[in-house]
Amino acid sequence: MKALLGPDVILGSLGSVVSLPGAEDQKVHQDLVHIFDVPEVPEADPVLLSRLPAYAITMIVPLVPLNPINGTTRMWPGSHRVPAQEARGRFPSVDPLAATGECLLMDYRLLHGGTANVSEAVRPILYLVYYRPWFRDYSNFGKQDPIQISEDEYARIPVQYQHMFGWIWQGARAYVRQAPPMGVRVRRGIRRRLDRLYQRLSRIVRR
Ligand SMILES: O=C(O)CCC(=O)C(=O)O
Repeated sequence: MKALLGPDVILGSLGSVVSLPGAEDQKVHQDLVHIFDVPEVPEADPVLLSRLPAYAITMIVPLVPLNPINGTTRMWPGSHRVPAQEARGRFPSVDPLAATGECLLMDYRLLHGGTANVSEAVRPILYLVYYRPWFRDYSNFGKQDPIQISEDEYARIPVQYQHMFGWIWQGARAYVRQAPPMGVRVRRGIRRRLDRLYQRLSRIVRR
């Protein structure tokens, strides 16, 4: 994920989608459109926007095999690289097969949708969405938190991964901490020690 979204990648949301036996095809959708493709930025050029690299990537982790019986996540490869209004009907779809222990990755802008579950059992998947550290999804998570995790659970996460969750409480400060100002290089060991100190202090402040 670091290779795709940079060394300061964070976990932006996480949850489960459970498709019940008999569930029909899900509506085809993009989790979010191109960044800046919003009414607040009317001058944004849709072609230029579609050339931008990924700002978020969804990882789908099957908890049962994904196949034509249980259903899978149908995807339209390439649909994230064109303006959103041109994505539909332009690319052939694929129905990936995946065993438990494997995962599927897709750009947050990719056209996709769960296919029907014609089996007699539920089809649960986990989804984990990774973000570049400056990105936040205020569109999908207006009503509930993207990650619900208690402080005790947070404390049990290995320290080298805590920064991926720390932003939940620290907001923009998490990014400032991870990304030293341009030109300032902090040695890895020192940075790790500073991280740990910062996390200990944050926990004390929160108590
Ligand atoms: O159920 C699936 O395979 C995909 C679910 C999904 O993409 C969604 O809920 O946004």
